This record gives sequence, structure tokens and C-alpha cells, in this order.
Amino acid sequence: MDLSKYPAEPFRIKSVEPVKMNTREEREEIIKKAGYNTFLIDSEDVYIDLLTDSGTNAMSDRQWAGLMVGDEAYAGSRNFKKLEKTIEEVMGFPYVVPTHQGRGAENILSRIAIKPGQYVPGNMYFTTTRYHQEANGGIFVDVIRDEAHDAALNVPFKGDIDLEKLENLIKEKGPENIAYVCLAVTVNLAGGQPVSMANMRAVRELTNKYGIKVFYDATRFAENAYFIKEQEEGYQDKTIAEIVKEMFSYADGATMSGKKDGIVNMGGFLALRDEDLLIKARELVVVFEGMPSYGGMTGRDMEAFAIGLKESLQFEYIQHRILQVRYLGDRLKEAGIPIVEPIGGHGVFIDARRFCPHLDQEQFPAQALAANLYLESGVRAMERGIVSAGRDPKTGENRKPKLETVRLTIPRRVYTYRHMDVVADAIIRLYERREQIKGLRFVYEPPALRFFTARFEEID
Ligand code: PLI
Repeated sequence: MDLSKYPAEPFRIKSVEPVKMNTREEREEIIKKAGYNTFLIDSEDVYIDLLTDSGTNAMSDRQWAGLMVGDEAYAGSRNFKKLEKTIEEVMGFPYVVPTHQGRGAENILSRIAIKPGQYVPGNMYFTTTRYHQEANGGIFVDVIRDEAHDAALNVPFKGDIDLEKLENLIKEKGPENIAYVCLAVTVNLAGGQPVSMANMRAVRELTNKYGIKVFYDATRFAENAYFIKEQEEGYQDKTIAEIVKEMFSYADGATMSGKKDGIVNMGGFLALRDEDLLIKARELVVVFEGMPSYGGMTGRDMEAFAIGLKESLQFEYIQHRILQVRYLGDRLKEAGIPIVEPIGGHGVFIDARRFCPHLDQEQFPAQALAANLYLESGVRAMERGIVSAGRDPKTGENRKPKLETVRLTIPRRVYTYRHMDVVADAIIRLYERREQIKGLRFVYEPPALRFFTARFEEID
């Protein structure tokens, strides 16, 4: 393996948080007690935590310093002004409605922009996003290109919207029945796959033709921009900041979870261009989140968020981020472990269908694999497959996504390459005894977003 392809950490470590590995016997007890759901394991029982990259980032010294200048006024905090100005500078949106995290923004956008019965096309679903769309009477329609559903297919920009699918939907249902297009950069559940600039531009042109708005899920915007710089013709000499600015120039607004590319532990926003929508959003933010100048965040949260948004544009930061994830993926690929290709921005997704071909999808292979990875190594990952997809609200049947994956999500600036080696070695060991992985069945299934709190038992 040519290690010179993977840049060393572009930071030095000033504060550390000890972690410990417990014994296999202890982990056997722990995973059983957690109902084979990695969400229900205590953090102190985890050695390397790859459950999510959400809110698990390490802040920089500048962000920590920013906490000390938090203005905790109930109204008109100066940190909100700074956040608002930063978002305008980075993304070009004039209006910002702050929220406690991404789903707070999704709730507000869905309420102000969806009329019951309208369709919401998007490049693959995300759990909380689709929940809010459906809770407000919207009908989600997946218009991502077909290739995104094929784990093994290694083609660039798998997150792109299929323009033909989108236009057919608009023509079939009528433009007045399309609430808006939801375009996520990058696409989480497809494996952190990016969207090309050409596709964003084309989606804008198509929706302009029909007078339809486009809202981005901006959650991992900087990672998306890195892939454009690396792989899309004409962007190699542009800065990440320039690419980001162009990406958002094709959007009417965006929801964002600051817990990812904002490099903070909490926060989010809804950004808009339209003043009428802003007024409606502000009417709701006071009900669900807080005053329009904090929306559930503290002043210090907003200061750290504003600084983090700027840091995410630094080339050395984002290059290391993407290539560290790629290092883990490349190590697994080299050992013949089936993963989603190409390797995406925020994590490596193991293809549980090919890892556990002896299990039927209704036996939750990815859930079982994540539980066994914890047992093997103390590494915590997350199921992203049939359990996360939930049930169809109309038929009550399990939705059966083609992608049945375990996500190894890498927090930003938290772990080193050596940690990635420990994870890779554990997965390789587990692959050697993969036939021993048993399927699971529900013992408790919550009605909404079931993956967070469901409990399972092993099928003998
Ligand atoms: O976790 P929130 O409420 O700040 O953000 C929700 C959210 C929206 N869009 C996308 C693409 C996400 O990935 C997302 C949250 N993701 C989580 C929690 C994750 O583990 O991926």
C-alpha cells in the first residue's frame, strides 16, 4: 500500500480523551443488553466510535476560544449575526433561520413548503428528512440515478439526480404538484456519494423551466466540493470556497446539520433567498426552536459553528478528511471485503449482502454485522439498510432498500490512521468467520425512526 497517497494529520493534538477496550466477555453481555442495537450501547463501552460523524467532531483551538465570546442574550445575539454573515459569505444565502440541529430545519422547511399530497423528489431518502416530508403530507420520490443503488458499481458522482426520472415525474404529476426538489450534497445513504456541479446546474435549469424550487440538504457540502475539485473537469484549479459558492448558486435555499461539515457538536439552520418563506419560517422557529436569533443554539454554539464553516473550506483539512476515509476503505478493499464503491466522503459502507450472503434481508444482515463487529473489537458502527428504511406508511410492509450496509462513519479530526488500521484488522478477522454471524428478529419495534431504539434477539 502506497502510504504517500494519504496525507498525515494537518493538525497537532492539544487535548485528549482516553478510551479503553473492554473484554470480549464484557462485550458479549453489553451487546445482548443493548438488544443488538449499537445505538443502545453506552459510549464508555466503546473503543473506537464510528457510529456517526454527527456531532462527534473535534473542534479547533479557535472554535474553543470562540466559546468564550458567546453572547447569550435572549434576543439579537452578536454570534447569530456572525453566523448569518458567514453563511452568506460561504453559501450566498441572504436569510438564515437557526435551529438546534438539521432535523429542526427539515421540520420547518417541510411545514412551509409542502402542501399535503404534493411530491418531493430527492436524490435518495434520508431518515429524518423523509420523516418530516411525510409527516407534512408530502410523498417522497427517489430520483437518484440507478447506479447509486448498486453497491459494487464504481462510477463517479453516484449522487447525481437522474434528470429523466425527475422530468418524467414533473410531467406525470404536473409541476404544481411538486413541492420542491430536495438535493443532498453528499448522499449519505448511498455511501456518502457526491453530486457533480454539472448535475446541480442541470437540475436548476430543469426546475427553472417548470417554476419549481430546489432546496439542498447542505449537511456535507464541503466533502461534496472536494470531490468536484478532485474529479470534475474544469474544477482542479478552483478553491473549495469557490466551488461551494457555485454549488449553492443553483439552490433556492438549504437545510443544514452543523454537526457534520459545520465541525461542531450541535447546531443547524435553514437558509433561504425568498423573503416570504423567511417570514413563514420565522413564525415557526419561535414555536419549535427558539427566538429567530438563536433557534435552539447557545450564543457560543453559533460562534463555534461560524468558525467551523470557514475551517471546512481549508484545503488541507478537507483533503485529509476525505483521504483518511479512503485509507480505511482501501485497506478493506485490498483484503477483499465487499464495500460500497466508490468510497464516499464521511465513511466506508460495508456491503452486508455480500458479507453475509447466508442471511436473508428480513434477518437484518447489516444490523447483525454491526453487532458482531462490536463484539469482535469494541468498534461501534451503524446499520444503514432495511432497519433504517422502516416501513411503508401506506402498506405497513418493510421497505427493502437495495443497499444493505454497515456504515463505518469517521468523525472529523478525532481518530488517527492507526485507529483506521485497528478497525480494518477487526473487520478482516470478522470476515474470516462470517458464516457464524446469526440473523436477528425484532423484540421491540418503535413506530417511527425505528433504528434508533429498536431491540432484537438472535435467531438460532
Ligand atoms: O442529525 P441532525 O438532525 O442534525 O441532521 C439530520 C440530517 C439531515 N441530513 C443528512 C444528510 C444527515 O446525514 C442528517 C443526520 N445524520 C446523522 C445523524 C447520521 O448519523 O448520518
